[in-house]
Amino acid sequence: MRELYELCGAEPELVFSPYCWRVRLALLHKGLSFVSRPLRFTDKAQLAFSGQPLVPVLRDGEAVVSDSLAIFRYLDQRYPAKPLLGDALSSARLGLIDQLIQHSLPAGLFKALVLRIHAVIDPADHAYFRQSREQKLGLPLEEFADPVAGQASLQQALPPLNRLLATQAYLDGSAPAAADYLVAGFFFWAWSLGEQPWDSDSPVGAWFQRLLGQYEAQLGPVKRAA
Ligand SMILES: N[C@@H](CCC(=O)N[C@@H](CS)C(=O)NCC(=O)O)C(=O)O
Repeated sequence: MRELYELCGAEPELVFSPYCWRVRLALLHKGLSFVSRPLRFTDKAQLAFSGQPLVPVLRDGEAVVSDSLAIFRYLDQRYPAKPLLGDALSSARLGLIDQLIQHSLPAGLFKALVLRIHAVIDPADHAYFRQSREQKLGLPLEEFADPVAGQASLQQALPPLNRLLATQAYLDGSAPAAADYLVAGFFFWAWSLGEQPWDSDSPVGAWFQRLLGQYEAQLGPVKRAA
C-alpha cells in the first residue's frame, strides 16, 4: 500500500500544505495511486515511524520517505517511467530552483494566508499553530497578517514565472514535471485555502488552471476552504 501523510484542516479532506501538494502532483504525474493519511498539527506523533516531525511523508510498502524533494527523487528511482527529474544534473538543479522559489514565494503568500490557515485548522491545533508561528515571526499572527502586502509581495515574485510561461506551457517545457510541481505546490496551497492572489489572465494563471484541470480530471475537485 502507498500512503501519503499530509496536513489537513478541521475537515480531513481539506489538505493544504504546499509541500504535500507537491507530492500529490508528483504521484499523479507517475500515475501512482495512494491513500491519503490526513493529520492535524497535533496528530504529529503519528509520524514517529518516519523519524522526523514534518509532512509530507510517503510510506510505500517498506520504504518511508520524508521531504518533498527527497520524495520526488525516490519516486524517480523506484518508478523510472515518466521521470519527474530526469538525469542527475536536472535533479541537482531542482535543489537550486527550490532555494530560489522558497526565497521569493512563500513569505508573501504566508502573510496573505496566515489567518485563513488559522481559520481552517482544527480548534485543537490553534494553540500549537499560534505559539509555533508567533515564536518564528516574533509577533502576533494578527500583526503579521496583511493580505494586501502579501499579495504585493507575490506580485513582485511572479514576473520571472510569467515571462517563462509566456513562451512555454510549463516550467519544465511542453509538459509538466518536477519544476512545475515544486512551484505549483504554493499555488495549490493558496487555492485550497480558498484564495487566488494571482491574475487568472496571466501566463501563471493559465498555467495553474492547466495543472488544476489535469489534477481534477483524474482525482476529482480540490477541496477548498469556503
Ligand atoms: N522541506 C520540507 C518542508 C516540510 C514542511 O515544512 N512541512 C510543514 C507543512 S507545510 C509541516 O510539516 N509543519 C508541521 C509543523 O509546523 O509542526 C519539504 O519540502 O517537504
